[in-house]
Amino acid sequence: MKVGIVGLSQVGKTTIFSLLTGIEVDLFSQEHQRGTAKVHDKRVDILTKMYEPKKVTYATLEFFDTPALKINDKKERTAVFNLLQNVEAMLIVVRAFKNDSVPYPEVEKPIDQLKATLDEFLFRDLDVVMGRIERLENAKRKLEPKEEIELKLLKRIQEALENEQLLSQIEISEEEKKMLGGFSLATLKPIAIVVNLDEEQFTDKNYETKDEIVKLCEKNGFAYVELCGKLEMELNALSEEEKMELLKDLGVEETGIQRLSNALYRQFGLISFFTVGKDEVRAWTLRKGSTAVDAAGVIHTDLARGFIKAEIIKYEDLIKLGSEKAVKDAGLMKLVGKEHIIEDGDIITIRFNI
Ligand SMILES: Nc1nc2c(ncn2[C@@H]2O[C@H](COP(=O)(O)OP(=O)(O)OP(=O)(O)O)[C@@H](O)[C@H]2O)c(=O)[nH]1
Ligand SMILES: [Mg+2]
Repeated sequence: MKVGIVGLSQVGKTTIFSLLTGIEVDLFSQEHQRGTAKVHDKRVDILTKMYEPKKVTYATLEFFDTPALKINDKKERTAVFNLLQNVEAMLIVVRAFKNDSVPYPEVEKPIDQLKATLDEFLFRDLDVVMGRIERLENAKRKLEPKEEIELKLLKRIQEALENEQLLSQIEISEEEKKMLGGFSLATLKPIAIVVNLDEEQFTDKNYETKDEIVKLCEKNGFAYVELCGKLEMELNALSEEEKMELLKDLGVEETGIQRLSNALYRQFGLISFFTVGKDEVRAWTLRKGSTAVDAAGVIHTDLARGFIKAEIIKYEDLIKLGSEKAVKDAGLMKLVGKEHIIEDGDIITIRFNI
């Protein structure tokens, strides 16, 4: 899954990108990068202990860093969103941390930053939709029936956007979504919010306008995560052991970045299945509702092409009973066909023939 990181200026976008992906970035450079982030999963760690494989591979998310959005600036807006044509989800960064040596964004209160950023999303979609409406209306020919339907849909969407409604919040059928697919509409994508705190706010679990932000996230179904960028940078510099130690002192189990990648995974409707063995323990990503043959295709197109059956055991059963053999002896291994729906935590072996 490809995720765009967006927000106003100097909120910590590049810092969070760098923490997620482990890519060191020069904060002053104007280059905007993409990178891959590991999705931390304790189950992978436990499977690794069990199988002692040569190689361990976590599921990943791909992130795109972007330049700052400026309030009501069409040129910047176009530049930022054009970088994000192919992303499937959005991560909005909001700054709560106080630090006078880092210039503040155009609006300071976190809730105002979030609203201003969402306005840019709405404006972007309006730019795109109105551009297309204009082209259809000015076509010097009779529109095809399909285009007439599209025009009607676009006008309905324009009205919603003008009423400040995110497109993810209005009724749009699957067929209509297909029609809109090429426009990469920003407010149609799943959105997650991360609030970047300073240490004091992190300890207090509070910051200015938090209630309003949380309410807005609930209303719109946004995932919501708080983290302290500075603390994360410090954690990042530690060894695995020192990190665990400090996390324990802080009374948390995971780093903010781990919490963030997990929250995104859930918010974006993703699940993990596993393949295990002495060579490799690996987590793979699927969209919720995918089938056994989809899972085979994620591993390798040949496995989908030559698919015969999939053997599935549940992660929980494996942990409870201690070995694959014990799970099989207990009659808990399932042999399933192409259309079987895969669930989070399924451990899969594909039987295939090509
Ligand atoms: N105190 C503090 N400083 C931070 C934190 N996160 C980022 N910074 C600093 O804030 C400045 C801006 O951070 P960036 O990550 O470059 O922010 P950005 O949103 O990418 O900035 P632009 O791309 O210029 O809009 C840098 O000097 C960071 O070191 C934080 O959690 N606490
Ligand atoms: Mg930046």
